[in-house]
Amino acid sequence: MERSFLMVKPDGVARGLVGEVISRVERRGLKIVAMKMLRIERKLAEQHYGEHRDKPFFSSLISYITSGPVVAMVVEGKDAIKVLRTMIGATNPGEAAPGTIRGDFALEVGRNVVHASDSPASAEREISLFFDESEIMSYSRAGEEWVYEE
Ligand code: DAT
Ligand code: MG
Repeated sequence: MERSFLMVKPDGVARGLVGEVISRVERRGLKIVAMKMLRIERKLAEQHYGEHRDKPFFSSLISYITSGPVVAMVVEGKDAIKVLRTMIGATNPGEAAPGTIRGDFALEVGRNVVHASDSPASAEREISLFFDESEIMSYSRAGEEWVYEE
């Protein structure tokens, strides 16, 4: 099993899309093992998006992600990182396929509703930025035998 970091960004929370995002994750068979609502402080935002520090959109990205509460999650399941990236869709919602979260609910790259880790290294880094190991739960979901072959 693999873990990824998933976040509903301030626009997603403000637009009432938290339940929609969570329900897609749950219906897919993925397991939410940690979750919190928080207002991201500037320092955490700059760490989270550190790889984009030198990009022209960095300051607007930081303003956006710190502009209101977000819902941060750790999601576990088979190929969770790749599966969630496919479920959220292309970074620019204008290019995101219908059926993806961005392709169904967003139009602009600066208001793209969700974040999901793009690699195992990012997932590990992002999970540890937002969660203590003690906040990550271990439990079985009913019906797992119908999601996984064995
Ligand atoms: P993703 O969020 O799909 O992982 P990313 O890591 O390349 O995409 O970029 C992080 C965020 O930065 C992205 O969700 C929105 C913003 N962003 C990326 N490219 C951008 C661009 N060309 N112009 C404006 N904002 C951009
Ligand atoms: Mg990214």
